[in-house]
Amino acid sequence: FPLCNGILPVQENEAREARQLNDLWTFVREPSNSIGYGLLHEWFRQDISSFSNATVMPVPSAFNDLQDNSLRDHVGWVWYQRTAFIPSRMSRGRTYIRLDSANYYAKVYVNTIEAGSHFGGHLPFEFDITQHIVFGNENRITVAINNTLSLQSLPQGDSKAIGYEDHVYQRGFMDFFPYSGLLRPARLLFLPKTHISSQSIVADATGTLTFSHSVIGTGFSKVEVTVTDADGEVEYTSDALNGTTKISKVELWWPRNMGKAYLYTLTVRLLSDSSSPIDIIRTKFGFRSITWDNSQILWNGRPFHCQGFGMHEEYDIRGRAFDAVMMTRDLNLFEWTGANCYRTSHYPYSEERMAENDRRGIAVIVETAAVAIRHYSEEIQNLHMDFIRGTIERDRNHPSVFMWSLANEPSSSLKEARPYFDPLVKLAKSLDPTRPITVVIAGGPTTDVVAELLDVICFNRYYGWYSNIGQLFRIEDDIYKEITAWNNKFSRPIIISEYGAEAIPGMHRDPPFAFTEEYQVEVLKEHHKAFDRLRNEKKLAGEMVWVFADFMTVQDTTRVVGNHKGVFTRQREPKMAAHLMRQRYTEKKRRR
Ligand code: BDP
Repeated sequence: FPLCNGILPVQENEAREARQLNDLWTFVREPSNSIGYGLLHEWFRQDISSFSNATVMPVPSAFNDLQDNSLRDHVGWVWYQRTAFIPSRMSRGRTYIRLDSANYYAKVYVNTIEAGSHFGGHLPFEFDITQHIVFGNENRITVAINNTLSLQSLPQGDSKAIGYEDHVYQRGFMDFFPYSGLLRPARLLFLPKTHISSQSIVADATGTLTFSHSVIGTGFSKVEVTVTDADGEVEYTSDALNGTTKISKVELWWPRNMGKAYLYTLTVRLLSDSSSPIDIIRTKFGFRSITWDNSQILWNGRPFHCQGFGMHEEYDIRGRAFDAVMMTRDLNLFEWTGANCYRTSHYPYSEERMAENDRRGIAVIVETAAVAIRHYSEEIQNLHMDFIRGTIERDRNHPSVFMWSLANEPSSSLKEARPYFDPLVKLAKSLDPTRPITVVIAGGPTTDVVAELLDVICFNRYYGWYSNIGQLFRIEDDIYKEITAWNNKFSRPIIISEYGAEAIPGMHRDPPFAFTEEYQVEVLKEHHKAFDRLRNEKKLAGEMVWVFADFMTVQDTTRVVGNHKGVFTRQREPKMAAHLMRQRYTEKKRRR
């Protein structure tokens, strides 16, 4: 599987053009028995709109929730196709196709030629298609997508024919619905022949700035790097692609509630002999340092207590598709609760959201798409390494990102987990020595074999829900004792990355009873009593409720049309618990 080498955010400027391909594509699905990645047909060779089962599919969107039952549960290949007129003038530069997210495996064709393939639904990828294009003409773009989950995919799952017509049983080892299709924007990029292909910016609280770039092509003779502050004042210039400098008196980037999320802009220009611009990239970045001691995470040297949520980037009807309206509602509600941080559970979120986190001062733990690994193998380890490279490459320049989570709830008590994770942690550390590494582990303090490798220990616990449901009276003690046991064993920061209970919106009981809004509130409150004690004793670095909003799952006896541990409903209206969380997360501010 090719790596996401050198993926840069999409920019439109003096040197770069981008054409959105977001609209209705022609859509055809293969029979549901097309599991496995061998292609059954070569439908990129022809116009598929005349097929009897051809329909249209909006991009971006998941294809699952648009009405058709068998499409919701489809396992295997689907085909997206459209044409794009590419003007002759574009032949002066290079044309790329860029897909921000294709779940989970995609092959891309331009006219009759395969441009490339990609595994890893939640990361962007792009292919140089210049030589496949007929300029000044319509060109056919076909994307074949396969959503099969198996022991060779991440997330892992189980897919098999059930011996009944062509039905296939598919079950991921996670609870969220495996939404599939072209989930984020699709674009053609028109770049100069010689262009910047990757960028790294590291800027810390001392004002030290280190930048590096790679370039495809050699047709430039000068470089101009400029750093400007938020008012456009020039702070620094350089004539090299790579460099280190120290800028005096920088304004720092702080998470919300600690200070201002101050952003600078780094502009890099490739120039010709006569100083005319060949390529330009402008990137917002912030100066800040993340460090940690044996119990706390420090942001620019000050203790940072993470208070927030696990989330999902998914909504009614659209599934896991990018939607600017829903993203804005989510982030506004997030701010309303007073939270300061979230985890991109259980996959990298949209690039648009990452830019918003920087602007709004929301601190983020970015998680790779490796959720619920049950079977360890070299094949999965290699794919997982690709995911780590792709995730860090995409998100490393965001000041809001303060930690990498390499996985959620792998079977971390199995002895194979240790040799599996050891090289992954080393890889992440070598790619980014500036941020702590975590894995959201599943084992307990006496059984887990991965925790020792980590800078920060994150784990999910469901006292009052999966453990001892109905026994509200023991939650405070149980969680207090467990976190204390972790502290006694490992001196490093500990974050409880999930806790919570289901509440069916509008379901009430007094006294509280499981599945009611009252019960959810009581479970959270009991945890908070323990968290406050642990925090005073410097034994807890962060707390994150599972989950921000209700979300869709597969059909299951333990899920009533989805997971209802949200403090907001799936339509993003508050349950009682949202008001409780708002009270907790705004408490200090109100006291000031
Ligand atoms: C945790 C998982 C999360 C689930 C949650 C639950 O990390 O993805 O949604 O359990 O069961 O173990 O609600």
